[in-house]
Amino acid sequence: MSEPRPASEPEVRTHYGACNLCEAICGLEFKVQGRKILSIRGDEADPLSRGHICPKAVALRDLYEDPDRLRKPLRRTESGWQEMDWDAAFELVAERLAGIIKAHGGNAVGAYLGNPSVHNYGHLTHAPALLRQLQTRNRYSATSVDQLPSQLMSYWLYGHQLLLAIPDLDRTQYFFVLGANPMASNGSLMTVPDFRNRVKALHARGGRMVVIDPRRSETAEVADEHHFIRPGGDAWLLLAMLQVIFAERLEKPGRLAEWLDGLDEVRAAVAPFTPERAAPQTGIAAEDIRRLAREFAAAEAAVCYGRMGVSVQAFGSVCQWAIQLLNLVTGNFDRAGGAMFTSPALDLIDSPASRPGHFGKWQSRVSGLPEFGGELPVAVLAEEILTPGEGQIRAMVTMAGNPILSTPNGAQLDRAFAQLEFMVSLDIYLNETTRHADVILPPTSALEHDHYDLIFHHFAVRNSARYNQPLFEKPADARHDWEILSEVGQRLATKLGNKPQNGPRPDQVVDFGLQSGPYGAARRSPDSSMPPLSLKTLKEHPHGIDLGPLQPSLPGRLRSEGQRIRCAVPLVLADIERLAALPETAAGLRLIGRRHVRSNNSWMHNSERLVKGKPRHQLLMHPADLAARGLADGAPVRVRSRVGEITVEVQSSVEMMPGVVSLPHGWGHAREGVRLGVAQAHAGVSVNDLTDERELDAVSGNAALNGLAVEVLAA
Ligand SMILES: Nc1nc2c(c(=O)[nH]1)N[C@H]1C(S)=C(S)[C@@H](COP(=O)(O)OP(=O)(O)OC[C@H]3O[C@@H](n4cnc5c(=O)[nH]c(N)nc54)[C@H](O)[C@@H]3O)O[C@H]1N2
Ligand SMILES: Nc1nc2c(c(=O)[nH]1)N[C@H]1C(S)=C(S)[C@@H](COP(=O)(O)OP(=O)(O)OC[C@H]3O[C@@H](n4cnc5c(=O)[nH]c(N)nc54)[C@H](O)[C@@H]3O)O[C@H]1N2
Ligand code: SF4
Ligand SMILES: [Mo]
Repeated sequence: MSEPRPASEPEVRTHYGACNLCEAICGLEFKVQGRKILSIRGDEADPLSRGHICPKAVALRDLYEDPDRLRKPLRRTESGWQEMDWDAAFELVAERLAGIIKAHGGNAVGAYLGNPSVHNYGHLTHAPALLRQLQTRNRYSATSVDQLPSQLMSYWLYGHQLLLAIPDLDRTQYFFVLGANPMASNGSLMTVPDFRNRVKALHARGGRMVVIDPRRSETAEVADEHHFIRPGGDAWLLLAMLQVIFAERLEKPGRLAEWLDGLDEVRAAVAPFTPERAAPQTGIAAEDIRRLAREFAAAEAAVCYGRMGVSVQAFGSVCQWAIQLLNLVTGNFDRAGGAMFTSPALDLIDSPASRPGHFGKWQSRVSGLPEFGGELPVAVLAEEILTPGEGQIRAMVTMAGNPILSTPNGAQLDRAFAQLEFMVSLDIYLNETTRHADVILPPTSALEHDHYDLIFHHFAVRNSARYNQPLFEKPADARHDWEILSEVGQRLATKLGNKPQNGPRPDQVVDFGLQSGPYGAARRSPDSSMPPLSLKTLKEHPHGIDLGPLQPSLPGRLRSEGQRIRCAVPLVLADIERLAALPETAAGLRLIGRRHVRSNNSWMHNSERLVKGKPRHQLLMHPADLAARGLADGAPVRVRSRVGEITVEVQSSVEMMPGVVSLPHGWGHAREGVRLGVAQAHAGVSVNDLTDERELDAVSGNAALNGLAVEVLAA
């Protein structure tokens, strides 16, 4: 028998939740006593994550308890930041935004949505109404420093920006990975908790994994084969693989042929990209390129997958297109072990609110870059603030974003934000970006609101659904993200003379979506052994419900016109022609990014637990490159690009391809006015003070953060 508890001590309770920090959406088991968190573990009964977690899950506790996390609205005053009450904060924000919109039009207000806004379902349900009130073409998000080319290709090829083809990792026999490091990132546009064990299973069934990366990453470490590639050389590699497949008649689309158009144009477009021509551009031998193409085409079930390394680079759209084409022409699409569409319980593709996307309906004012899905590339945000004229941005709304540390030429954006007439930030911290705000509106922490993952079930390697109640009640005077968005939107509407809209709560939206979704009462097949899904069913199953492996879904799932897959995308083919004519890239050092499992973009460095130990923000460089410059391992060095210079410690690393250096993003907390005690003590420098807002993927306008030409000099 256990010791009797003192009467004052609350009972220990177990609570199930899901981690919303990254795309892996791991199930969690919390033990708490009152408001005290005793432990955070993986939920063994979660059908997708099966007990897996990473060190960041435990840091959810640090975020919750962090004294620097804002709990009351803050207002900038002459004498510094002052707390204010919610009503006054909402009134001030609505008044200032309305004033600017009335005087200068909607485009005078810019909006930036950061990464956590897609991990927080109340954001997804309630941001659109506020954005509608803003009536601005100056909408930006982290998409254009990330997955924009993938979404654009899905829109062009399959007819919907969320219709991404996901590697069927649990059944593939040949996993061909370019520019992704799921061992550190836990997967992206591939929700794959427990990547390590899934790769072990791949090996156990005789499968292979090949990794293409300028750094021998943690993922390359567990692969069967790794090739260094010159940063930005991937388009050459992928097009050459397609060339080999066509030239050697290895294409076998099989049943896919029925839906594919334009393969003759594709064959002609890739014809100049022979392995011999690709070899010097990639640093990979022609015979290896040829062998990789043959192996891929011959594999029993193969899938090609590429993420950040091939997305945020100069030919990101060509890369993401070529990845789709490799899967399509070899028949490794819409079949077990290949690239497949998912069937999420709440399906944003097949819903009344579905937004398939649109491209180029308008252009940015200064540089003429195209919108996609209503957003402009964030690389032009600073110039839209700094360039005077009709439509100039005078005020900003940032929501769950830290673009000063996350977007190219952050120092320029820093200067731009400093000259705004008004800025409001929906954020939990006073950080590099929000320090420019006039008002900061802080939402509840992740442990104080419920969670259903609206986005990442769409990208998961297995279908499942999970809803969890909040671990803790929110404090009396706290507001959820969705409540803040809703309140600001309604007050703004009133001030602009529009009708205020008050939509259903996020959980009501989810309940409706589940009931009308593929496993809901309305559409579930009568012989199903599963209960029809609704919020109630999911509440009764706090570990989540398994909905089985991915299923073939062509042609019904396609949202393209006539349900055809038009492979010959004109803008992509034009960029391929441009690539073929480009001179070989100049010699000199190239800079790439990296991620570490104990870090999460720019905002988790205030957890002592995560940042302690040896620093993880050094510049990695091959020993031969150090020697050639007379630099010593561990010494401070200056790194210089067209836009800036930073000083950082260099670390000798044989993981790096010679000629390539690597620096993670999200650091650089020494900027004045930041209130992040722990992070400031582990500040690092921001790689985005080097990245160049003019270096873009020409097709999409996505930032080309990888492959930047830099010089490294002794400090
Ligand atoms: N050089 C280089 N730059 C990169 C990348 C790279 O690889 N290299 N990666 C890019 C990628 S993939 C991404 S996604 C972007 C990320 O870019 P951003 O989204 O701009 O930056 P984050 O670091 O995710 O900042 C998130 C912000 O949201 C706040 N926040 C956290 N949780 C919540 C919440 O629940 N509600 C609200 N309202 N706020 C919250 C945090 O305090 C922080 O201010 O960075 C990009 N930048
Ligand atoms: N621990 C942790 N997890 C995260 C995040 C985090 O910050 N920390 N961020 C989350 C977010 S927002 C995202 S978008 C995902 C990203 O998920 P991933 O894309 O899997 O993560 P990265 O580490 O950016 O992997 C990019 C890889 O591309 C390589 N690379 C760079 N340039 C090139 C190139 O030109 N060609 C090729 N072939 N490779 C290149 C880099 O060396 C690196 O290994 O991770 C998510 N998960
Ligand atoms: S991998 Fe880590 S950060 Fe990502 S969801 Fe799982 S526990 Fe959270
Ligand atoms: Mo991202």
